[in-house]
Amino acid sequence: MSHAAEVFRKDYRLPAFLVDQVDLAFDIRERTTVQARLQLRRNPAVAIADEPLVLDGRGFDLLEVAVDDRRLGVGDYQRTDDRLQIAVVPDRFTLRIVTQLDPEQNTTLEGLYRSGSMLCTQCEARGFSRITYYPDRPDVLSRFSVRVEADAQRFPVLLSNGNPVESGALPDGRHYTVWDDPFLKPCYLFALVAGDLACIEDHYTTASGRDVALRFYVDHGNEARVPHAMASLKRAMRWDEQVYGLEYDLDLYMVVAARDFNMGAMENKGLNLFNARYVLASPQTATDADYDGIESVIAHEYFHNWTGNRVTCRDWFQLSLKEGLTVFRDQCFSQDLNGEAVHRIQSVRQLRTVQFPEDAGPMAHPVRPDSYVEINNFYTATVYEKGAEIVRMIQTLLGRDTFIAGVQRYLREHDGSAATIEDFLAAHEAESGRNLDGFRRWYSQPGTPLVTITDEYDARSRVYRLRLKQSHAPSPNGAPKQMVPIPIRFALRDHDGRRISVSPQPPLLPAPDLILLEDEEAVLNVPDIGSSPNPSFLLGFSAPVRLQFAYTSDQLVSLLLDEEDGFARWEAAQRLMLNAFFELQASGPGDDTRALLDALQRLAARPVEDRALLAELLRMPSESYLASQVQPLDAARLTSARDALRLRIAQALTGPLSVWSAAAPEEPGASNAARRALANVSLWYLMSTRVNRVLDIGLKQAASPNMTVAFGALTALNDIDCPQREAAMDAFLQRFRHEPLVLDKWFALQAGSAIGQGVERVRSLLQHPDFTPNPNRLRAVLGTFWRENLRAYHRADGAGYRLLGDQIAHLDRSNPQIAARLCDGLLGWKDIVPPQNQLLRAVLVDLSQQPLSADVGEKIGKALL
Ligand code: 0A1
Ligand code: ZN
Repeated sequence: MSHAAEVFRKDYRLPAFLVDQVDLAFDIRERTTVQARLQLRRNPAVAIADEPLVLDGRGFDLLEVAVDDRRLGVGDYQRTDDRLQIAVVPDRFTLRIVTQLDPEQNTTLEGLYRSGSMLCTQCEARGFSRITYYPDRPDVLSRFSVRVEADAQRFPVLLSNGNPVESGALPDGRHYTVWDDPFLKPCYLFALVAGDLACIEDHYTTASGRDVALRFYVDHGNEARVPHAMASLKRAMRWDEQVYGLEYDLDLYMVVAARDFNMGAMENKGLNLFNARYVLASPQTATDADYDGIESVIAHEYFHNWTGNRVTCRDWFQLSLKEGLTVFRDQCFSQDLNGEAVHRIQSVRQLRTVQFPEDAGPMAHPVRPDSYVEINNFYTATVYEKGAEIVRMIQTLLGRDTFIAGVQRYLREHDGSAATIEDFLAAHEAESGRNLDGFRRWYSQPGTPLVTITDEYDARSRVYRLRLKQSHAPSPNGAPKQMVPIPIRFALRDHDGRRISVSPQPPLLPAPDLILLEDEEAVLNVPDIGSSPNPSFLLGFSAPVRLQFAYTSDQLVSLLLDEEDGFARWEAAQRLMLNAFFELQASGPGDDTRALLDALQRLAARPVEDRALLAELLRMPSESYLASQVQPLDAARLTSARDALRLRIAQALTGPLSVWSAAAPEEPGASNAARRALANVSLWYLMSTRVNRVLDIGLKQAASPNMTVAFGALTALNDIDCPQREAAMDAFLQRFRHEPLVLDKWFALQAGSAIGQGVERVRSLLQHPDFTPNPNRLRAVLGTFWRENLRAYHRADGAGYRLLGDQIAHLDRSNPQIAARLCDGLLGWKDIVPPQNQLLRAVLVDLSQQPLSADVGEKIGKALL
């Protein structure tokens, strides 16, 4: 078990030293030598005059330390595992540090490492201190100049942040480039790339008429897969100008695609590093969902240029300041461009499937955490997605224009510096004149609030009354839970489905369609209502809460069919599906199942207006979402009930599903993508009938030149044990053996398949000749296994748990970040039926007795508390 120290937000202290200028020289040879010259001075804001200089650093050899060109002897400084301390330094001085690194051996993918034939960096959160000694904290901002020298043939491309200012040839076939970044930045935004890469260049003219060169660097041969990412970048640049009035600030914007990357992408100033899966796309190799993912990650990293880079975070507890806000911005961008309802549904599905369980489990933490052991464990759905929901609620309350003015004020007031969530709220308070104390509580308290609503209609007084109540699960540490402001957008409809207009009654009803529940309980009386209305709550999912209201089936059907808000229609479909699922699980088909099937038949009988939305309305909740809805989890029962529901829907809707599934066009474009989405979900249902004609369609479509069509067919076939599945999977493997990103899809399908012996199959996937322990491949196999293959993962003898536990222990030695991500599959043991819960717990106990990284140690430790 590891004993890394816990860091507390309340212990924040200003940095004792500031860095005015950083000059780095990288000499890339078999190993890489880094010379760092730091212009340091004591922070005038810190009173203590003789504080020693303490720098962070680990994982390299130290060759030299010099203060003002005087080389220090070993007695002049102290080193620990991760620090260098110099007791006596002047108030202002130059520190020279020479370190030597071995990027070839760096399997953590933090700091400087090799991916394929290139060298690249990942410095967030604390990777820079794997390169040299430095105050590795986001509130130390400095100006960086970087010289990179390497063999010209092996590394013709040498990149760093900012602008190239000088380059040239050197003896022995070597060359160099010098980069200068005029913007102050913390070291986590530093980046360097050296490689033999193809460059695709385009240009963008900013609103004020400046030309910006846009350069994408990818492996040779992938050039034709860049246009979508390039076009997405230009759309993001335009959107940020039009919506927030924010222009790009350098003359060059670079994106490098790396095969081996722990996360999605990284917003380093002027030089984004991307997981290749979020850059490369062609209709033959990427699905429509991949296209959407690329657009949103490209936008996300671009938007960070203001929300994250120009204004960064004071400390890592403020991470949501940049991440929640930037996710919110990328979500709005995608909603504006690709349809509000469908995109919102997808975000909410993700929030409920990942963030809600996280917020109810052993790693639950506030959006602004109070403490952490390993900061890498806090790049979570809570900090990102729940953080974005808080920002969205602030916008809902203030109105879009005031909100945007508040963001602009925040950026103006803190440009070029490191800020806090408090600064963000204060800027909005100043701009709007409203007190946002309630949102401070949203940031500081974990858990998903529950809103319970009951209604009654009094025909005599014509008053419709809503009683609302918010409640919060008790904190594990017993701290009293506080009430938070919950904006509930709502609508009332009469029996004919027409909206009833309501007059505002501030403060509980600040706008005709918005209830603001601030206290524990509230009662809203709506006068002049002619008959008992049909209410709909949380339109557009206006707050990240669970909402309880005793809808009748008829009410849900009418919402599904007649509500204008696409999200609310989807929510009604989800509730109908959940009710039917619970019924099937408990006792077999009855009223709820009939109500669902009847509703879907009526939906199918209507003319199709929005195919993409219809696809979402039809989509069944995933295994992992259903797992979060049942307690305790009995995976075998759950998967059987879900299979039964799938088949019943297929049988009840065979006619329309057959029509829709036949229309899967192969040409690109949004309207074709909507047809494909509908066709794929239809085929998925139909496949469960195991009719030979349908299985053959699956086999044929799996060979489509369009990846969305092919992958849709494979997904539909994946849980059906039949020769067509085997043939389709084999052919797919042969066809894409040399396409890593597509091969990941094959591995994920195999790991997620419900057929045969899942645990043994996953074991053999790990031994497969095409398996490599790259983060994407590991996620495809092990991540899919625990999240999407409930039947195999929760096998009665605990073999699934042991497999994951063994892999985590093994991976922890090479890449703790990836190992810790996979731990999420082990954390929920308390929610599983006995005796499996004890088998899972035994795996945790076993792990806890081994030497572990801080990353894995923190999660396992918390799960066992
Ligand atoms: N800031 C990046 C994501 C990121 C976070 C941590 C990393 O390493 C620990 C790497 C990337 C983003 O939000 O896109
Ligand atoms: Zn981000």
